[in-house]
Amino acid sequence: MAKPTQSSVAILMGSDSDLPTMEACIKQLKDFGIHPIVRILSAHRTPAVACEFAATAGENGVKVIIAAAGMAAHLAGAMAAHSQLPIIGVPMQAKEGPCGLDALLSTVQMPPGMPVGTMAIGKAGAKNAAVFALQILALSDETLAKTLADFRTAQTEKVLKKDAELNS
Ligand code: RP5
Repeated sequence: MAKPTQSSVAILMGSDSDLPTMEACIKQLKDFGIHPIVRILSAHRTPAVACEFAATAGENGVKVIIAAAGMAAHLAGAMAAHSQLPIIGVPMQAKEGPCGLDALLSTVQMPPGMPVGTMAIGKAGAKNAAVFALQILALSDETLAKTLADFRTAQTEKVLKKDAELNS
């Protein structure tokens, strides 16, 4: 199947080594019926292309940018610097170093006036980025609002089922 070149959601990641973690985000968005644009672009290794992507994303129909990076993770901040779209940052855990705390702080500690909505480190954050993107889009889309409500209901029912099984 051809990769989407147009979507309301774009996922950028700093390296292909982030992809196994970000698959959780891609899968969750697809489960919601959203087929995201997925690019490997780096604030440090491909700065011009990454910034060009951010600067033109809005006019290309993107409404939310999800940016995942590890180590000195500047990708989400660079997206925020070049776009007025809401930016969701996902800190990646690098193979070495302080277990993703480096990326968490690099992503979340934005200067006043330039926010990045920062998720948890790793796969939990990757999944939450998809849910958060859906929450943003659902504000102006009734179909997606229903998708969000159904997701929340199913999640609640799953936990209560496990509780009932444990106590039966
Ligand atoms: C970051 O550096 C990437 O987002 C990745 O998490 C980390 C390591 O990149 P690789 O050396 O695995 O390409 O820019």
